[in-house]
Amino acid sequence: MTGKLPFEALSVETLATRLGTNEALCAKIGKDASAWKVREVGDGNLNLVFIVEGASGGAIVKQALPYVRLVGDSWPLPLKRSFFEYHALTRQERRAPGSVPAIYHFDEGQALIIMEYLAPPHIILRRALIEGRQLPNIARDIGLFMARTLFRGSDLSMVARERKNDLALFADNVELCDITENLVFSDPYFDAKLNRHTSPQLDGLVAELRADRDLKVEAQRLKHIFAANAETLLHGDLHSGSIMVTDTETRMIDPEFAFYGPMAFDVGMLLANFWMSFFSQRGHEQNGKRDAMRAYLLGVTTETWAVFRAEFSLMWRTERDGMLYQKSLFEDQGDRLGSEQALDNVLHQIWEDLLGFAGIEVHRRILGLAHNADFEAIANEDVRATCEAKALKFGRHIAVNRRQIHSIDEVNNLAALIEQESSI
Ligand code: SR1
Ligand code: MG
Repeated sequence: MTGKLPFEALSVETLATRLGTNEALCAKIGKDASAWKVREVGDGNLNLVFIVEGASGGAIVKQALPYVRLVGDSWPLPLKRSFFEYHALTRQERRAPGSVPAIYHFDEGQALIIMEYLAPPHIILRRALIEGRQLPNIARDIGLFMARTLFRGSDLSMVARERKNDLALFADNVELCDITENLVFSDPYFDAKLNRHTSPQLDGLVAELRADRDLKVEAQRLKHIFAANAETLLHGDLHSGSIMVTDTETRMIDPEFAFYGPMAFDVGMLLANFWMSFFSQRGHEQNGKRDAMRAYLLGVTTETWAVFRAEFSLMWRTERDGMLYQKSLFEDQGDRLGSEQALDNVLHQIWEDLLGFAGIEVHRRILGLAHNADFEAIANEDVRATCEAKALKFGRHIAVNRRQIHSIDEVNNLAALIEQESSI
């Protein structure tokens, strides 16, 4: 298959014929395409994902579709998101080696990426958390990934010309940004066409949130920061469905939403997903209490933020070579304290903004189009609504009061208090 043929979606039936001569794939899984086993396993909202296994191994073939898979062809979406995913993965691998799947081949015309198959026991992190599994390394691994990719993709590290060129390249990921701009920051707060929520249980609360002026102003302030603060190359969709884990390994996948935006966005979205998992645990208690799991999840948020801060600070002190906060103004003049003060300011801004992004992310997963399995897998709608209502209340508090919240312990104490409330 070459990039010059017109785009055609792959299928389980056609994949071996169409990719049977692809050198990278044959080298990885074996040349005899007639023996390949192909399964389509995409459970995300946008793309086709195939697992292809041959005599000598397996690979993932991921292909973008010209529309949003979750909605259908009434919502066209450009194939070029595959180009952005490919380029984001190559940068992430450079900046945080070993944290993403290896890439074997990219075909821009067919919008497909052939990459490393993260075979079982790898599992999507969201699934593992729903099952109540406590993964020992995720906080460290994800904290390091975020610090390294966000720092090294910014003007704290990159040569200004290279960063500006890269910013221009990713600025074309307009349609994927548009999804986030609408689905995350605006749709949850009015009666948007594709919204849904657990009804009638949450109807009253939904009406209250849509009438909440402080919340809407804050959501739009955050949208403004998201759209206008081209600080670093973001993953752009760093939720627990975009991470694969084993007990010892953590890999970030699916950066098709990558663009230059605020550092706090990735961190806030990620932490929001841990807090949503925390609030959803009550709905998954049929196989035993989840008290330890809840404590684990709050511990994960604390550790992730601590690892992020520590690694970001280390890079600030040891590899700050970009045009921002030049050493010539601080360390080179013997003013280490000035550099530390600037670091504190930068981390403080990330903290304040990540709380806002986290709160809004919680809301959109319960009120908008794209819900997550943490809550959706709770079959009893009353139980689900109770979990969701607590999460909504938590999200509102951290978004609106983000400038008055000073530590992750304060946030986690609030989460624990709200979770203990008996009714919604
Ligand atoms: C229409 S796409 C809905 C969501 O799926 C992706 O994973 C992103 O989170 C997006 O917001
Ligand atoms: Mg995705």
